[in-house]
Amino acid sequence: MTDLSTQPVAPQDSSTAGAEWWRSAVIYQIYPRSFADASGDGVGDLQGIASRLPQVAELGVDAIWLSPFYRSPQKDAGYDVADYRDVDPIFGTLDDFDRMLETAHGLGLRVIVDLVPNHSSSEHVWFQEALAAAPGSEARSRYIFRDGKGESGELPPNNWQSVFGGPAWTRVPDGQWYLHLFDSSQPDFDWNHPAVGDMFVDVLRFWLDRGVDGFRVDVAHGNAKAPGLPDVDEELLAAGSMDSPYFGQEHVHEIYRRWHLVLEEYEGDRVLCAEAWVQPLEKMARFVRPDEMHQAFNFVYLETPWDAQRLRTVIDESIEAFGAVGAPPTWVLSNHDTIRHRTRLALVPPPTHGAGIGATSESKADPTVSLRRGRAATMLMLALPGSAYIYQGEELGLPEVTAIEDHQRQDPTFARTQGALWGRDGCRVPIPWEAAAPAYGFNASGDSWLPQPPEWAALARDAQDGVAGSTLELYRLALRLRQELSLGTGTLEWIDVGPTALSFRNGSVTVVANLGHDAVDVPRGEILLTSSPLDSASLAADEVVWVRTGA
Ligand code: ISL
Repeated sequence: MTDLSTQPVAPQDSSTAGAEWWRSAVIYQIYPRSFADASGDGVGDLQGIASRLPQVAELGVDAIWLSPFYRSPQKDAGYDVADYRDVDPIFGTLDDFDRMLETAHGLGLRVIVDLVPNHSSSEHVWFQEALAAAPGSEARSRYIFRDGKGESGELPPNNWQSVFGGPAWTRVPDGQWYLHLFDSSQPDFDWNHPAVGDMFVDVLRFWLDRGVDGFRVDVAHGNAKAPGLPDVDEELLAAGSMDSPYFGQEHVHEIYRRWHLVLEEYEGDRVLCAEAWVQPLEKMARFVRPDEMHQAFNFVYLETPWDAQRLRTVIDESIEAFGAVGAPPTWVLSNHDTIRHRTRLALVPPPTHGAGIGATSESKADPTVSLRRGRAATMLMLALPGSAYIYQGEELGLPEVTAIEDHQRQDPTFARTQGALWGRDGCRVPIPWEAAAPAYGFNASGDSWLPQPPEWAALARDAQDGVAGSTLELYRLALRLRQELSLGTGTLEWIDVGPTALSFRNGSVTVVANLGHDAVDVPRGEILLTSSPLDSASLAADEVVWVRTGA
């Protein structure tokens, strides 16, 4: 292991309250399996990430968030952690992590790592001990083991279903059942056991001591279950309610209050970011009260269709709900769990949450419309005050990949639903760097854990670099202007431009977005950026413009 005492760590002075970097940061999500692969085995790694970080910094983002790279059997692409304090050999070593962190800090990038506290891998030493121990033992009580229902316990303890499909319970040879809200290889911890909380505080410290700037907290809404594990009200669930005995329970917040204090012991503005799929926004905002986490992904925004009035409402409600607890609003359009927004926003008919799309899906997106709309949606998002997330590859305009054969699919969702849900592989395909290189520069061997489509040559980074009007150049310009014009720390003031368009002022900039078919006037002033080249003096469908209208 590297001797940390000799390692330079980026200056991490704390800011005055209200001026912390994360309040207005643009955070770039790296999905390590699919970013850059130095070893050539077809799966990305930490050395690969380090080698490509200059290009991330040069894009103009403030921070990176890395999806899990910990020791894991990779049953859920690393969200099944077997050792929270080590790097999986497919990604490299702890030394590689330290070097990557140093490179990132040297480039002025903060580094957020992923923490998965709701469940471990079934290969975690605690779960192996639990399996070897008897029912009722101490070892079992760190997870959620219960006797089954029915005459001989042959039925699961309750009616909970896995998010990935099928029952949320699996039976072990001695007859007991264990809970897994996700895959059967991801047993849920019992957060009532004090050792679980203590272990995660140690894990936080382990990575904070190495110099990370914060954590994205996986399934932050799931750690606490309702006492007695009551059945889900299936009528409520069918009606789309997010209230359940396993998500968004009030006592989950105690955990984050404890973590907040741990982060406060460290210099610099370290950050906790909640992945909390709860609604309404007021409930989500409870995760970012002043003594809890700092940011929460705005999934309500992500799930809003390309509709002017609905977007205006969600933007207002987000600014209100997060503002009411003193947290910044956040904005996100894509990540490793959702259909890439370039495709999603143009799908007809609209997709079902969590289902994904495949080659034979009924939902289709016209490629031209989808690229225009994807770029427009990004420009709208990056003009909003607060913090925003970008998912690797969206700066290249990558679409969701549907050309993945059944036998190539890796997301457990596909197998657990017998193919009824496509799952998330389509947004996880290794990204293209160089049009003419093997695996488009993802590695030197040409191997790729998911197939890259041939049309991605045209979208490779080097094919867009320096090309006026390319999606890469659009992102670069938008990020530079957002920074120069302080849009992230600004305030939003709406201007009425009719029912199918949106317009607002943020400081010296007026933003107009046309989400309908009728042409919309472009305000007088210096045109700073347009999401696609303007054909006339007005804005056509799916176009966004930023105009300097003030000093
Ligand atoms: O519960 C949901 C929606 O109501 C789900 O979207 C769920 O919150 C989401 O799937 C959680 O995702 C995270 O944890 C999973 C992992 O597979 C994902 O990649 C990760 O982002 C299990 O660790």
